[in-house]
Amino acid sequence: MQLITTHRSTDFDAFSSLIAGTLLYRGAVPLLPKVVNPNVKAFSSIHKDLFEMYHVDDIDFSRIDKLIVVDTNRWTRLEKMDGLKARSDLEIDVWDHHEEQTDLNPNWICQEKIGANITLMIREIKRRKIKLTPMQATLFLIGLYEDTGNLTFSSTTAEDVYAAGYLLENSADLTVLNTFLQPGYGVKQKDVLFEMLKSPTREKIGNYSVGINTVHIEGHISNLSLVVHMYREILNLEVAFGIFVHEEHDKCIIIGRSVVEDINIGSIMRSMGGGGHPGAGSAMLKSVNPDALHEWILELLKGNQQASVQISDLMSYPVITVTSDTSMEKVAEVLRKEGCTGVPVVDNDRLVGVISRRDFRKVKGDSRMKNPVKAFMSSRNITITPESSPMEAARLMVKYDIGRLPVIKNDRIIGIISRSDAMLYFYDLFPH
Ligand SMILES: [Mn+2]
Repeated sequence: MQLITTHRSTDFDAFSSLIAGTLLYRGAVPLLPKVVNPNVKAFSSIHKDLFEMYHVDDIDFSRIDKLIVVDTNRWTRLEKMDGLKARSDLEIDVWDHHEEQTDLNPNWICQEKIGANITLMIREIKRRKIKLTPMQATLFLIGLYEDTGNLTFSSTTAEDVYAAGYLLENSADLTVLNTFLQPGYGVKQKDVLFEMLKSPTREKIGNYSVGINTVHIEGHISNLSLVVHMYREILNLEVAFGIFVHEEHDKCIIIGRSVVEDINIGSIMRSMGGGGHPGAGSAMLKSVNPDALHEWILELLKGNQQASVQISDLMSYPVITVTSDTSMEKVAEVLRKEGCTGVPVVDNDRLVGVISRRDFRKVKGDSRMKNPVKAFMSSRNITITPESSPMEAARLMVKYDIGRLPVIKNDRIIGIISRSDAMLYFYDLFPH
């Protein structure tokens, strides 16, 4: 007999993978751990008849000759497997999307870094042209959405998105999906959050308030990033880190959140062997002292700040300028020659306005092209300082609907930053 199982604290990706396993291994029995996430529990009890599951007590382990493990690859994540673990004649297949190395000693393994484990199994379902029912497609889509944060987590791959499309083609029901996809804040998350709130810390790094909190946790707790996110919001911190200590596994999980562009969580986490985005990221470290991690994060925060990109790194200079008595005719020629869409207007080293291609619409009649630029320029003079961040520049450009900002230091214009300069940074094309 073939047995399919998955990790404890079963989430929708794991539950979907169990069901997908029954499609790929005909006659195999799905074993659901006793501890499952609350929303999975709700789903499985409503759909008992459609998705039949077995529990440890229902299984005669002596009859199992093949074990299929999905969405994990470690013995410790499985429920009551000691009997099977000791067997040398047991055949093992593994489907997993986690990076860690397996200790299951499988005969066959499909392990890839991909947003959701179900995506790997859908690949095979498609290849074998196995027909999905709308309910199966719906369940798989819930799993896929949950594990990829609705296809937004950085772990999401193009194949995950194609797989979601395939499930919708196979009549996955988004209404059902939304009923079961919860933000993931449950009793376990609340307990961790309350533990963190008992001893809140606050440190000033540059201009920002940063909270680094260490908590000991037991077992697998999903959605710790949500906990850190809420912790940051409740304490009104600009940056928050949770150091989650898993004594049982001798590991620490660090999760960071930042709402300020000067503190890039992704680059801090990369220094610690993890990854992420400027606003959110995580890392996992084995055999480390949590106090040392706290210190390390502080060091990285201080370093990160100095290294953050400023307008002075992105701006163009020297700046091509015109004076306020330059004729519009001449300005047009400058724009054409320099291939830019606008230039600052400067008199005696002082910025008096900005003229852009758009302002030429105000010039009615060719004769007025002889008129000086001061009659048509915009004199709102929205500027930026060289120490500002690219995010600040982007904010000003959007707010005032302008394509360039003069960079001002000691009342003098020292450079100009254009929309395309800022974009270079946001799309990570800027050489760091
Ligand atoms: Mn998963």
